[in-house]
Amino acid sequence: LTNNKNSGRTYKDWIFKASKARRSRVILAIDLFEGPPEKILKASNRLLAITVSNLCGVKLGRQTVLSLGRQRTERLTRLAHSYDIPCLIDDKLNDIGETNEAIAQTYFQSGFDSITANPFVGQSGLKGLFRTAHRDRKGIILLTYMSHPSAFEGYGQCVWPKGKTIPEFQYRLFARQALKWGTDGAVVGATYPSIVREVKSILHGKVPIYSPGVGTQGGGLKEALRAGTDYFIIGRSITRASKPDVASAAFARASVGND
Ligand code: BMP
Repeated sequence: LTNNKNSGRTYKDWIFKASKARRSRVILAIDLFEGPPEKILKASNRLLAITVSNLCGVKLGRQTVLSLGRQRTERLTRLAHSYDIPCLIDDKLNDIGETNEAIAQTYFQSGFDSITANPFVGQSGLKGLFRTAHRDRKGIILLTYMSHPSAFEGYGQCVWPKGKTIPEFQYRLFARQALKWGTDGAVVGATYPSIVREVKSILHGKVPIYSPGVGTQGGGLKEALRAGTDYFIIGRSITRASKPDVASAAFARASVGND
């Protein structure tokens, strides 16, 4: 059973084109997990159906996939593909290379087109993952600076890289690695527009910036957009809105500087 609709185009290209076609830089984060699996699937399908004209992609949380199980997950990824948008799985891979590769392959078989990973595992933890993913035109999105209040403890720490004479911020090193490794996206929280700007200047527009943290977490879309965000990952401000279609339309318009 294959559910691979990206044949002939890479994930990176697909989301770029979907974004242009729908005039939206919004990726909907579906993080539902409570209640019976059939109900979660129904609610996810409905959310997707009423917001899809305002989206360039959909991201599922691990809690959602665990709650849905594999078959229902495949039904959901297939639905997204029927609308011609890619599906991201947010698993933030953080293991040894072989395990990361195996986890990613399993998700890809369930219809996902890209996956998030944690660069703290270093090159040997990610090398095989990049090889496998890119062979199948899938995408890897690396965390660079997370959106939550304590992101500074890891991503913002000042480190002394081996062989270097001066210390450097961890997220700057991650941004340079993202560029060097040919990553398909770098996550920087919308809650830190000044870091979005800094990372943008390192990435030279070659690696798109994905920013979660708009709305519920306190980040402003306009500030992040001005600083250089390419795609916004937005969950609760849409999924918990009384009218998700209206909320997603407003975010979509703002995300292309049109409001
Ligand atoms: P919300 O808009 O509901 O805050 O959702 C944001 C989504 O992005 C969640 O799925 C969360 O797990 C994810 N996320 C985040 O909030 N900050 C990060 O730094 C990285 C993430 O993947």
